[in-house]
Amino acid sequence: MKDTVQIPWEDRPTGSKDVMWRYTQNPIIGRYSIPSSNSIFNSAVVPFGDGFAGVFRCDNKAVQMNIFVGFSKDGMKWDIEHEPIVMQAGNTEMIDSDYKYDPRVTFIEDRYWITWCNGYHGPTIGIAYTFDFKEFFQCENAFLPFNRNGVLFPEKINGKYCMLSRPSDNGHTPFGDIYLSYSPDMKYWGEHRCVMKVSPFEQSAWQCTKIGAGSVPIKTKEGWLMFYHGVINTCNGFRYSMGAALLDLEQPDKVLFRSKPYLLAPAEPYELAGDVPNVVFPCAAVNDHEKVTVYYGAADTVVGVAFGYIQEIIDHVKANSL
Ligand code: BMA
Repeated sequence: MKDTVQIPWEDRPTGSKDVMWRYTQNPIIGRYSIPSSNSIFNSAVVPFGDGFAGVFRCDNKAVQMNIFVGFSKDGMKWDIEHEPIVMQAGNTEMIDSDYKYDPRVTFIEDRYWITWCNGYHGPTIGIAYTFDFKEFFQCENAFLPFNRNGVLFPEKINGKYCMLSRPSDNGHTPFGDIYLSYSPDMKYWGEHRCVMKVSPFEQSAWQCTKIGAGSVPIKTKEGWLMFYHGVINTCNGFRYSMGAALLDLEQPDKVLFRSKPYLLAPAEPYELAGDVPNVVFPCAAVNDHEKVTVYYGAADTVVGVAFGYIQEIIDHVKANSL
């Protein structure tokens, strides 16, 4: 993978003091961008070749959830394939998959790893790898059901693969904290540690019901920078917002700092209205060591992007930590 990438970017609007700001042309992917889709959201993007590749959650008009490959030169305009990813057996026999949603993509050493919420007697974390975004090899599920929001670190830590996840229930889980697990081989997972829990209501209510890892953590000299979602249960249902956490580089179950005020919360029409209103759900971030572009699902219907400067985000999280 290339070291420095030309990431999609738009400068902070004049007069804005926001730490992170939205692209003025959001949403970048509309709900009907492929013929079969009802909605395209909660999707993952990585630098690939001379542009970008992505794995997109496209729910079809029967509202079956599946993941689709896409390619882009600039990270903004996407060609998404019209047929879902077909998996071959990876490090085991083919694992059942009743549905696939909320993918994340991580480049580690020599290949791209995809994690997603895999329907196996309920939601759990599916894993696959690809070298070229043409052939995909499905591996063992990471965990027993029920689990969601599996996010791999982009390198081995202390010699092992490392994954964040969020144990859940079989429905619209009313709880949820972020855990971390290690694996020597991407097949057997253990050494499970609690990373961070929901916040007390009176301290930071936007993240008091459940939280879940969002983007692949970005390595900085001050720690792993990870965007996550936080949820509050309101009289009109869940509201999903985005914050960031800084995790210790060698011991990533240790939270150094974590957003008290959110960085992005539903406010624009495409975040407030859609199949599920009031959702900002980050699943990917691309960066050039200075700037970062976050891809997020909006209202479970479309994809948006938001921008920020890495150092400013770190400084903000440190100065306003829970
Ligand atoms: C979660 C997942 C996400 C979705 C969110 C809001 O439980 O199903 O895919 O974006 O709810 O509906």
